[in-house]
Amino acid sequence: MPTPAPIRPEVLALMDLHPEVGAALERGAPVVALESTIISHGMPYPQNVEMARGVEAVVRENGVTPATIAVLGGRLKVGLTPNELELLATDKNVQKISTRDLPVTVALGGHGATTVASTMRIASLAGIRVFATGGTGGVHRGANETMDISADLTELARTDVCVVSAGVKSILDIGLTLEVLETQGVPAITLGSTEFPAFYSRQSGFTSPLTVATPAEAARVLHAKWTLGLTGGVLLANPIPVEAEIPAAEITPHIEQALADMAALGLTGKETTPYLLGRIVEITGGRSLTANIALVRHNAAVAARVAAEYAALQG
Ligand code: PSU
Ligand code: MN
Repeated sequence: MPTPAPIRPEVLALMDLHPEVGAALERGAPVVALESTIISHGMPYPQNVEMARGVEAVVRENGVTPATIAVLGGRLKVGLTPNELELLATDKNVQKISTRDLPVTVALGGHGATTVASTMRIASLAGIRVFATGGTGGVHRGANETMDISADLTELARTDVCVVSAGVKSILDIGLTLEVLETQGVPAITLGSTEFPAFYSRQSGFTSPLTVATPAEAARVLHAKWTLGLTGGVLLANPIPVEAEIPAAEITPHIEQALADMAALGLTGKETTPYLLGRIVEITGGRSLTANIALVRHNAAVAARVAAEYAALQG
């Protein structure tokens, strides 16, 4: 049976592995990675820190160890203390860092909230194979001119981690995002639905390229993929719970409004996703934030079940 590769000593020297996470990894027990951009740049305070604590609790309730990931003072943090979570939620010096930023933040000793891309990379370095987030980045609308395609897609193509998300927000071009994932050989699999979900909404209008019925099936897919030497990630899309969703017809005009406001401000690059999320919270009077928190918690529960099933397959 394959066992997770031990962490290379030169990587371990740059990493603070939380003792609880280290112990779980050592005995082959399941661990779920969690990102930190969603805390620092994805939600307002204090809902962000409450969400972060709550999501860790959901993972624990499922018998799995959570590992929230960030870079603090240049150290790769795998598993955070309550004070570190609070710092990420409040400190304005915390940068949003994706893969390209990671070596700079490490080398210069900065604070970084990790995106899906950089969290995947750090999780992989630590030997963690399953990761829960809210939504992944993708191909932005208008990317044919701006070239704004999230590094999350690049990382999904090359790093062996399963990302559980609520699909792709319609602030992005969902169709083009699915095309890029196909090109890169990344399975985009929806749990329990033949339609690919659109974050706040269960429906996107796009048929899911692939479907599984249960977390156990998802775990078998991971096992098969990596056993076959098919390196890279898996995007497991988990539709928002029915009672929390904002139907597409209702959220679409709000998203259009936020995109128009962003265009008027001339924002580009890494600022766009945080701006759009914040603006949609304002426009919806907080309803999108409630939906966002509900879907992250749901993803954490599913990720914990996938991680547990995957650990069982590893024997
Ligand atoms: N989607 C959300 N909330 C978030 C993000 C995405 O609903 O906070 C964050 C994630 O960390 C994701 C990042 O990796 O935004 C993507 O940013 P960009 O589009 O700049 O690659
Ligand atoms: Mn971008």
